[in-house]
Amino acid sequence: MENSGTKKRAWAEPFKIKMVELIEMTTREHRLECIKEAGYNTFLLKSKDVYIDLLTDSGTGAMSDRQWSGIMMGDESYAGSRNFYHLRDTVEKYYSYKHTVPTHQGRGAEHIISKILVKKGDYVPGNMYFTTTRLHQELAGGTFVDVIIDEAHDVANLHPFKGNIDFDKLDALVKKVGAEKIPYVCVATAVNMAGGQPISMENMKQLREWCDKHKILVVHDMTRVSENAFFIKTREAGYENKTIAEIVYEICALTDVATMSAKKDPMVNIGGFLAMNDPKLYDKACNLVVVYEGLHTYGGMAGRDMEALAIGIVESIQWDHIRAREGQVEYLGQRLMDAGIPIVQPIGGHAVFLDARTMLSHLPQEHFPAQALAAAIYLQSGVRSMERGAVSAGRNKETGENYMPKLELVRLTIPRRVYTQAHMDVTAEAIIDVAAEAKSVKGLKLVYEPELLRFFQGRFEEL
Ligand code: P71
Repeated sequence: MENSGTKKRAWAEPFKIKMVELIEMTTREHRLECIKEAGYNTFLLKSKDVYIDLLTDSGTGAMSDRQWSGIMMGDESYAGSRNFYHLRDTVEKYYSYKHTVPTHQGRGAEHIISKILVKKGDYVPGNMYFTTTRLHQELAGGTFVDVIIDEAHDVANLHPFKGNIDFDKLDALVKKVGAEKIPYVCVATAVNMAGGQPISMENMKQLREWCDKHKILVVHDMTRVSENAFFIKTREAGYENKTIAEIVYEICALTDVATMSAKKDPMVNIGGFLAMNDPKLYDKACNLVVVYEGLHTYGGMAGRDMEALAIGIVESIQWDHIRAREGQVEYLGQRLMDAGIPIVQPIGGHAVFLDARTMLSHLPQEHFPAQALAAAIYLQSGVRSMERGAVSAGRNKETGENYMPKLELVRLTIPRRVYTQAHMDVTAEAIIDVAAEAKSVKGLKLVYEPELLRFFQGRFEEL
């Protein structure tokens, strides 16, 4: 019953568990060895040494029995696999886009669209950066410009749609560089780096109008669109009686192109796509996908994975599913808030974000408090989280200076359909313990810094 669900009621997962994967708790002594060996970088830990893995919700979801059945229906023909047509038709039916180009994951789609649309000297505005998205824009010769509302950079601000675009910032950019230097606006739904914060439908409609006026395309990073739709349904006037499916379709139909990391919303372990309506753009994408990914009817995906994805898309927009998903994220966030732990508010769609700047207020940002906090949480409890602060932000491509973002966060990311409420309790208790001894957490210095996306493989030592 979709429409009775907006009232505050207890929720339960709309599934029962058929198979489990065993996990093990380790000793503090062992974890100390592990985190040192990993250079205080949670990306470099081995998963066998992790108890509750909240590194990411990307590719870590549990597929349903139907999706696993889809795996058995893989048509692994080189060309024209029937699973491709199923995927293409599903994308059109639920997401509105006519043409679909499968890619190995989201960044494969970002690579192709950036190569097609971005020229040297162009500017690409977006509602906050995402690491891989911005890098592909830059590698194609563009410069990313943040046009998200200021509220998004303030952890405590309770704006219900912190993913919204500030049109004064867009106007100022057009005035400065001219509309012809802006190939598209990159709009993300459920903005990851802002804390999983949604954009409103009203703001999306305004964006459509603004882009039409300036003849600029709208490229939609739709990685977590159904989570965004949940917040529109529960927060935006006029949408309370619409289904998640209707809202998702309406969002997509306001945009021209989409990049999708299918490892999130649609719950497959690998995969993604680029989608669009313009046949000319599709033609260009088909030309590039054969160079970098694979033939245009499989791109970077096996037939079986396209089948599981097509099924996952439909599951991702069911009310019972999305309500339980968001209910679980909210449960963890609320437990932490009740204990006085500073987190990004409102609680986001895919994760709870700890405000490391406040939790470790004795550390200056140059000592990477979020990186240090993620390491401390692992050491305390075996819970793995992810830094989303100065390390992730990287360096300015021109000056080489470290970016010092306002948001210095640790992300506790909840995989879909994987953990129980008890895992959330254990996690909350671990964070509360770390907070009680926050002053003992030492800052870090970089001792190995890769040139690109340094957060993945960078190594640190305690100061
Ligand atoms: C996440 C990820 C995976 C990730 C990527 C980079 C650094 C750390 C972790 C991936 C996204 C995303 C959005 C909004 C595009 C991608 C790339 N997120 N847009 O949050 O969240 O997709 O990983 O499939 O290539 O842990 P891809």
